[in-house]
Amino acid sequence: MTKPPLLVTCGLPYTNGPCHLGHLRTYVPADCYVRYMRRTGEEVVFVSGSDNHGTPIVVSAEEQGTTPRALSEKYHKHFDETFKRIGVVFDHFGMTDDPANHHRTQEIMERLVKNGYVYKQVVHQAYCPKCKRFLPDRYVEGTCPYCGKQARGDECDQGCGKHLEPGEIKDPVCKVCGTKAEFRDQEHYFFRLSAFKDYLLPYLDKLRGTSNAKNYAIGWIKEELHDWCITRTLEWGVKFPGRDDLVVYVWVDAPIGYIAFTEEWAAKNGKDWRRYWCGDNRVTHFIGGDIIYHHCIFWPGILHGAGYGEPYAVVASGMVKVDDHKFSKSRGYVVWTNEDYLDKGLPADYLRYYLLAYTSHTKELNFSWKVFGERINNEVVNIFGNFLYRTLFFAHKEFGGVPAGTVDPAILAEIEKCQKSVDDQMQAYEFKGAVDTVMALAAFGNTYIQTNAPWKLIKTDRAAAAQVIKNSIQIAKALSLLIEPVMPVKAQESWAQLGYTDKVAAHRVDEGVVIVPERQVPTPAPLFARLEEKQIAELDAVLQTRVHDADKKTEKTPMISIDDFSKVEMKTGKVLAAEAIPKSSKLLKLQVDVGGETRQVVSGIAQFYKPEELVGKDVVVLTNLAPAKIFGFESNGMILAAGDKASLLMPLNPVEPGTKIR
Ligand code: B3M
Ligand code: ZN
Repeated sequence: MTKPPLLVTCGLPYTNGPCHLGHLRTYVPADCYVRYMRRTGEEVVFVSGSDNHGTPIVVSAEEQGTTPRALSEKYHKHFDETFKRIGVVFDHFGMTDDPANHHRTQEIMERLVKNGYVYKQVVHQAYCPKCKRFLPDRYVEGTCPYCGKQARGDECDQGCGKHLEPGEIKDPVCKVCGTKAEFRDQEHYFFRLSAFKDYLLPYLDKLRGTSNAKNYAIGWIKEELHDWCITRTLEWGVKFPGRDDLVVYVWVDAPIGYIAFTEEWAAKNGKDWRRYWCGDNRVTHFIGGDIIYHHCIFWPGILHGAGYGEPYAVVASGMVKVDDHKFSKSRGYVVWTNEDYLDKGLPADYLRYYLLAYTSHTKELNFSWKVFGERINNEVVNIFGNFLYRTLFFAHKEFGGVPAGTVDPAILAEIEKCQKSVDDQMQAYEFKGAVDTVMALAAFGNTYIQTNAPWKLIKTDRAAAAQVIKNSIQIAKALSLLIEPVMPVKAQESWAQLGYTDKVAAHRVDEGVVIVPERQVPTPAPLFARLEEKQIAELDAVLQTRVHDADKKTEKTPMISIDDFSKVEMKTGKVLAAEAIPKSSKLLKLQVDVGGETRQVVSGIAQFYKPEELVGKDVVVLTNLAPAKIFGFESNGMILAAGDKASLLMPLNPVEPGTKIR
């Protein structure tokens, strides 16, 4: 029996923010896997798309004064372009708001209703009396009923991480206006997930992919399965069949997007999408480790309940940390794909290598610019690049290219061993192991050429030197073929340096044992540029500044009482005279009438105002600040100003100098 075709998907990015390292940790390995599998002769389709629905996007759009659709289109384009820049090439990248997904979601809902897996129930839903609306998911914040930490309506994001059902959150507050929410009864639809326990256990037992996905899921099922409320009171989303006032929960139509995107791709390419989804299939989901529940429990439940085939494999990536801190956009621990990396002119292939080689796919990846620089220089440049350049330089100089003759069987055996090991590890989603194995072949090549020293040998035995070079070129060929899924651009360049004029990706990964014929090669050039210390320090400085700025932003100013505030005395004043302070570019000396009294105030505003501009102006003065000597002049008060350009605070309507500010 022939194997069904392989369909690979990636977790869908929400369209409310740009692409970052966290996305790439899933996308790059998926792309590497797809490239590799294609080059073993497999038929592979690779689809993904953007996740457009759900409250985070509605909330973001509202904040930015735009519509969820416009916001989604903007970020959809952004992700589509960014993935191409990093070499992640989908056969199709759709949107969950596409008509195909609306249609497929409704069709699946109707089947679930018909099969008895969806029922109606009244829930106590948070409702904002001021905004006069129900508060689904992110519209509400409160306390987690399980761990007591601050939580969002649909998940305990700061504490235990549990999924929260509508009505579960304690002390709900409206996210938009801050009003204490009340609970009101509302009718919703539920998915009978609890009915799938007996189906899911044996299913998970045979589920392929990484062990973390399977093991977590089995653990959760053994605890308890709750039914899921699958409708929301929102305008934006896929309408629940027959109900104009309800849309389905985003986690229903998002995974169904995988099917819809396959349909869109199939329609464009004259294929039948059912071949990929119905019955026996090889649907392989690459996802982040935080959405295992959704993909290994909820999603197969939906598919099975609706009579579709269930996924074949789930490959879940470990967490990303930045400088040993939990990945956090608000706290500044984030690396943006474009702004911080690609836009700086850094090669996509370096980041791909780092992400794949750093650690095993399911483990935590702790990003730091320093380690990034070290690994690229020590491994990619010094081992891989060095071997290739030495080999080609010598071949070109002494033989004008690849010498005639055959390759030593021991070398071919080494290559074959490497190819076999890479294959075993790729099939097992052990990407790091596969990359390390390729690098080990490069290290072997380096040692081989170093010990055999063809540059010495050539003086006494030209044929022996030619043999060493022939063997080394053969290793270089195998390396170019094997590294392509990891570093596609660099692999193509090295392929061309070996004298090939076609695409390296058009060849099978295991063609490294096919002897390179005698031929000329172009003048070689080093494939990889070292990352300089200064460059790494600059990249790191951007990150440190971002963390520092975020710290400042989130630093909470302590609350004060009205009594504390009454200790501050501020009055309006009129500037009577102003002059520059000699030898100071920043300071002005002002005489200010603060009501029956003239104060001398030294103020750091000289860069923004000429002394004569200020005379006659009404200002606000902090009048009970202890006097101080500044640049040798007594300063008795402080002029209030705001912002980087010291915009002076002024009363809107004329008031007498000396009027108290309250
Ligand atoms: N849009 C993003 C996340 O939670 C979410 C993935 C959907 S995959 C069907 O990682
Ligand atoms: Zn409100």
